[in-house]
Amino acid sequence: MSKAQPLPAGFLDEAGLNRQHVFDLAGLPEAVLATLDIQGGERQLILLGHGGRRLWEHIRASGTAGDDPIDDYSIQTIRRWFAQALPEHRYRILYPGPHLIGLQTLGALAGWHRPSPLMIGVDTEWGSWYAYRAVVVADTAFAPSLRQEGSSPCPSCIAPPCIRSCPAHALDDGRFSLEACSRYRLQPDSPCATGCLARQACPVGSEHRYDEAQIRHSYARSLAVIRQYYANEVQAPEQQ
Ligand code: B12
Ligand code: SF4
Ligand code: SF4
Repeated sequence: MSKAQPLPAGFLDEAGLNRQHVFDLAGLPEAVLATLDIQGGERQLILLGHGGRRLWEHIRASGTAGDDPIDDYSIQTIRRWFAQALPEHRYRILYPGPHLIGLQTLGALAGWHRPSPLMIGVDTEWGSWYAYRAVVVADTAFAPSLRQEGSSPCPSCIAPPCIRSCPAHALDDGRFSLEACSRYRLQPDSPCATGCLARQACPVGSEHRYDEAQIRHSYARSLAVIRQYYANEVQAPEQQ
């Protein structure tokens, strides 16, 4: 029997989807499988992420526009990758998609996710400057990736700059208060409307920090979700 080949990742690396992890579906916990709606013939889950600035540079260069250029570009890139490198394989892109998949749980299984006071993962290489871009299931038989070993930089961080820099004290006690953060971000002229002072204060991986346009884009999106959430909360009694 021939040895399983590693994922051919050069195209993805170059395109900015520079974090990849291959799971055999058979090795995933039941609770995770239950969220995936696996169909016959599918054998592997390929988790794709980006670290640092390259993805955004490619998005700008490709001219991808619209409300969600990151998701659109990621989907286009995966389609091109399968068409060029893996034309004999069948695949489905589950994320981006309509169903909630616990990306940080998958990230923890891959060894990418290290918890931090910010609630977003922070690792020793990329700091907080990485995210999950796609979950693909396919009939492939690549060599499963080894879990990335490493540890969280947070437990050894002295007087954590992230906690000290948050004007809303949303990270005090080492627990992130989404409520405190959200209400502060919604204030008129909030310095956190389109960026997070605490995240930017973290020294780990700061050389990978996104450029201002990417930060503004991502935080404007999360602020829109928060605004919608609080608008519904205020309207709720009238709707009853
Ligand atoms: C809903 C959501 C939000 C909501 C939070 C509401 C809430 N109470 O959960 C809002 C819109 C506020 C939000 C904001 C942000 N988010 Co968000 N968010 C998500 C989303 C879509 C689902 C989280 C969830 O409910 N999971 C459900 C369970 C089943 O998933 P899980 O992995 O098993 O569980 C973990 C998470 O839920 C996490 N968690 C729980 N509560 C919160 C709250 C926040 C704010 C975050 C970030 C995580 C988090 O802890 C669980 C254990 O690890 C995930 C993507 C995804 N599909 O997972 C992104 C995700 C967690 N977000 C992410 C990011 C980057 C952000 C922002 C920084 C985006 C931005 N640039 O503005 C901000 C940070 C917060 C802030 N200061 O505004 C990244 C984190 C990447 C990483 N390195 O870990 C994710 C994984 C998206 C991605 N594509 O990579 N987010
Ligand atoms: S500043 Fe320190 S505690 Fe905060 S996220 Fe960075 S490494 Fe972790
Ligand atoms: S966005 Fe602002 S309020 Fe929220 S955690 Fe970051 S620094 Fe604190």
